[in-house]
Formats: sequence, C-alpha cells, structure tokens
Amino acid sequence: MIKSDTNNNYPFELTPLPYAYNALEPYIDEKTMELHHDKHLQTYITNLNVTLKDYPELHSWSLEQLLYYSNLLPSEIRTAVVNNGGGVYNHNLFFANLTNKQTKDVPTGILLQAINADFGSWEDFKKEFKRHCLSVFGSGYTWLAACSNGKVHIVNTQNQDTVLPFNLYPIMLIDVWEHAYYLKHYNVRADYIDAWFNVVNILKAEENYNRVKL
Ligand code: MN3
Repeated sequence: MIKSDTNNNYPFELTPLPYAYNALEPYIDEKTMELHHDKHLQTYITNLNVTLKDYPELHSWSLEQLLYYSNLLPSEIRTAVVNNGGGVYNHNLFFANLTNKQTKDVPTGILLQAINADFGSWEDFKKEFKRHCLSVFGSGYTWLAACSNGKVHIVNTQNQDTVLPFNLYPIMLIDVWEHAYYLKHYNVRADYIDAWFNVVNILKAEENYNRVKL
C-alpha cells in the first residue's frame, strides 16, 4: 500500500500551512498562497466531505485508500471522490513540500543518485521537469515520483488526478493550474516553474524518497 504522512479520513479538515502566507515571497506571493490554501483547498475538502457524508462505510477509509481503490467506490460518487479527494491529496502534498527555509538547492544521497542515473545530473533533471510542466495542457500537475524499486520518473497528471493508481510514490510535485501562479506570473508558467524551484523543499523530497527505499 502507498505510504503516507497521514492516515486522515472523514471528515477531512484543513491543515494550517507550516509557514506564513507571505513566507515564500518573492517566489510565490502572499495573496496567491492565501487564496490557494484557504479557498481552493478548503473547497475540495468541503466537497469531499459532502460527497462522503451519506456513505458511512467509507468514513474509515484514508484519503490514499479512497484514491487508490477508487474502482471499488459506488459509481455515483466515484468521479466526485477522485476529483475532490485528489484535490485534497495533491494540495496537501504541494503545500507541505514548499519551504521558506531552504537549506540546500540540490539533493544529495540516494535521491541524487537516482536522479543522476535517469537524467544525468540535477541540472538536466530540472530542464526535463520544466519541459514536462510546460507540456501540461490545461490544468494538472508535474510529479517526480518513484517506483517501489527506487527508479524515479517525471509524470504529468491532468486535473486532480494523482500518481497513486500507477503504484508510484510521490517525491515532489508542482501545481500548474493557473490559480497557482496567475496573480503574480500572469500567463507565464515558465517563470512560475523557475520561482518554484527556489522554494520546493529539497529535504522533504529526500525524506519522501528515503521512505520508498528504506
Ligand atoms: Mn491548486
């Protein structure tokens, strides 16, 4: 089963950001963070709870179970759970993987070894990751994710889909929905990606990878 930081289940609640709304300035602006967390994420949480309200048999399921075993869900709520549950899962990961206290800008250890094995170097990986981000048509995410054997992949997903159904473990992800960057970067997604690399939590990515490998 997919490993997780949390084993949260119904009713889902908004987790406070682990930093201030303005902590990621000038890379991600205060207003975007406030709206993204307090409005966008809250809406996914509210809608997921409303969707599950009349299904008590699902109230003990973790978010990961709901998404991983979505084919077992009642058909009338499956799409709503995938969309809203994915919105909760992806945003929780996205916000938890940002930091205003960056202590390193290049991974080390086994994560760097895995990246070097597949992409040559961290700089080459960043170029490839950015290329993937720019190729997301419409709304979605770009992920660095790992197989259980430790091999890393860059994966794009649409809308609020996750990598869980592919048996991949998330290492880090970027939200490339326009609401994640439009107020500051307007339509220029490339600038937002460059800015995001300054605040993505490299230590957290290493922790995520270490849990796959250990
Ligand atoms: Mn978003």
